[in-house]
Amino acid sequence: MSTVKEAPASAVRRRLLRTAAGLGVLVAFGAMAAFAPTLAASTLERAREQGYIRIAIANEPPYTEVKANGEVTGAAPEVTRAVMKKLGVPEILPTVTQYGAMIPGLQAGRFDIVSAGLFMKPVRCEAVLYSQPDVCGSEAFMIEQGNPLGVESYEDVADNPDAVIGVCGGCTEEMYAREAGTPDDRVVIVPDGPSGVKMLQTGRIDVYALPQLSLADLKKKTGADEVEIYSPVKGTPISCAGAAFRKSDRELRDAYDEVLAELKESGEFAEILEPFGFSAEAAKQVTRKELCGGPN
Ligand code: 6CS
Repeated sequence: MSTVKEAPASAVRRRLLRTAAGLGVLVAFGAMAAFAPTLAASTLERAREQGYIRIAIANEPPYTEVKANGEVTGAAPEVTRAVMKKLGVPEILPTVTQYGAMIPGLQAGRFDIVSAGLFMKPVRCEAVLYSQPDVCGSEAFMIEQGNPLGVESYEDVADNPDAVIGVCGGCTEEMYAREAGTPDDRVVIVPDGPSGVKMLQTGRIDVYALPQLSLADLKKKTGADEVEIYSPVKGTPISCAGAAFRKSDRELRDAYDEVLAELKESGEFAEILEPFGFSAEAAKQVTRKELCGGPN
């Protein structure tokens, strides 16, 4: 039985093909390895490299403010600016956002820190990591001089069929109004502070609810002297905010907290906060754990 001896050429060709195939696989793996994303840099590392970190603010002085020249300031961003500088990130870049869009925007990566006076509430603490407290404030109503509807609490508003309340979208005041039982048709979402004052002056709303310092700033800036501010709103607590971070950015939050504690200790925190009308002591006397109702 003759065995066809394989011509040396075809055997060589077969060997060459096998070697080429092997090499091809090696090259393919090599290429993938070369282009495989480097281990993702942490948010803090990325911020250090780019020299800035994006923050969400509401533009509600004195908590947060974008000045006419575009500069961002306000108690919360100034604290964040000081902390991030010490962490090697010289700039903060603001995105003006409604309160109700801040946590979704943070989670979607539109910005990396909410530095807006976003009050710590248990439901929010489930969605984000907070720094220790930075700005604290009491609740207030802006109403017509003399408070003709006699509203002193959210329950008073809910119980008065003639009372229409203006609140910011997704903010604490909206939550209070709805929790007190105010029907939807008597809760009006106000786009910004000046609009809220105008809506009160024109009778579109009877009550404009915001933290006391925010309403005092608005009354001064708009010169609205036919309105008054009632504060503290009965039955509401002093609320404190903190900087808010994604759950995946615990490293950044913990580093932020360490520097924040140093600023509180050194007195720099008070120097930043108090010119805006906030009490540094109020933020020192309460903890994130108390405000979140548990560890965060
Ligand atoms: O966290 C909030 O919902 C709130 N924070 C501020 C500074 N103003 C509106 C709202 O009360």
